[in-house]
Amino acid sequence: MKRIDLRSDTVTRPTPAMREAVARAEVGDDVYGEDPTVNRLQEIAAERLGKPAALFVPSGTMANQAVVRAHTQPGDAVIAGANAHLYLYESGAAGALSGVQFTFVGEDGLFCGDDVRRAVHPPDPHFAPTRLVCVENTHNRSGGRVFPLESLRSVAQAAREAGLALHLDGARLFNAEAATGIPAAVWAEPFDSVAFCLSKGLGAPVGSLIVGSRAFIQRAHRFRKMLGGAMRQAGILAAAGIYALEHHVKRLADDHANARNLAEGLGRIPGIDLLHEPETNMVLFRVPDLPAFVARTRERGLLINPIDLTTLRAVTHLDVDAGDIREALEIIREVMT
Ligand code: TLP
Repeated sequence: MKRIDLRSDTVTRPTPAMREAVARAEVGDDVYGEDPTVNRLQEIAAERLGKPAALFVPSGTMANQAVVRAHTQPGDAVIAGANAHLYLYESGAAGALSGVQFTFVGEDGLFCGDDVRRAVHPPDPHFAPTRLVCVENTHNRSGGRVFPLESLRSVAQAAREAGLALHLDGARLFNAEAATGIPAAVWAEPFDSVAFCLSKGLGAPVGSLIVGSRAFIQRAHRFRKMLGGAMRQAGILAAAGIYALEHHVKRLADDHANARNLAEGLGRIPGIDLLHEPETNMVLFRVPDLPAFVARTRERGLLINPIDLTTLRAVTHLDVDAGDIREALEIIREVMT
């Protein structure tokens, strides 16, 4: 049976051309800084985001957590939008590994400078000192929403005024670039650190990057080692990442068009409650009987994950095309009647 997997854009498999790039990769021991392909990927990433330096890490989670550790001390407070991935979906890592606590602001993962100003604790021994503000763009839990550039700039201004560090979880930053035409480097500009993933919409099998100043990357390098993320002949993985950055960025617009078509089709199926017009590659919707919906679509080869008791998230990516979306809609129509 054919499988249409809309659980996440993490499920993609490397294309034959990407596998060829992997097979050809020159490698060395990256713990000695001697893997030429990792070094090249880091240079490309830094240049692409307009920052001086970059560090290759195994996952988006490690990228975020090494960054939080590098910016903070145990007992510090971190400001983040509601349901930030680095709080909600990273297994409690920020509390366990960095000893920080969160102050949540705004709605749906979006917030502005005044939200930050209101959330900063005054210097008083009752309060955890606020050190870091984290923005997520695009925002996963709210269905791939783009953080408006104006709000982002006001957040940056407020963070600067209060002397706070600013981190961007840009796991899907290139989706924000594709959706708005605003280059990733412009999105990244106000941030002290940015994390982005190669293994989401970009379709590489493994890997994320942290970018920032040379001094910050040096500090993050130490915490990557501490977290067990220093890899050896990692050029095998970096080659796939370079291929992804060179060949899979522009095509993200296709994923966004597929998500729009999916949403449009879902909107016409009685009983489906569409929660938003997709801005990027995710569609959130509700159905009257979620467990039955998940089971019946799965029986027909269509995989969609719930994100809570009532909401489903369908994600488009490299391994689904317009025809698959049409088939997915047929399966859903059949299941709903
Ligand atoms: N998100 C995954 C799951 O963890 C929920 C997904 O399927 O969407 N930041 C953001 C915004 C993310 O969406 C993710 C992964 C990460 C960080 C972590 O990346 P990995 O999975 O590489 O650790």
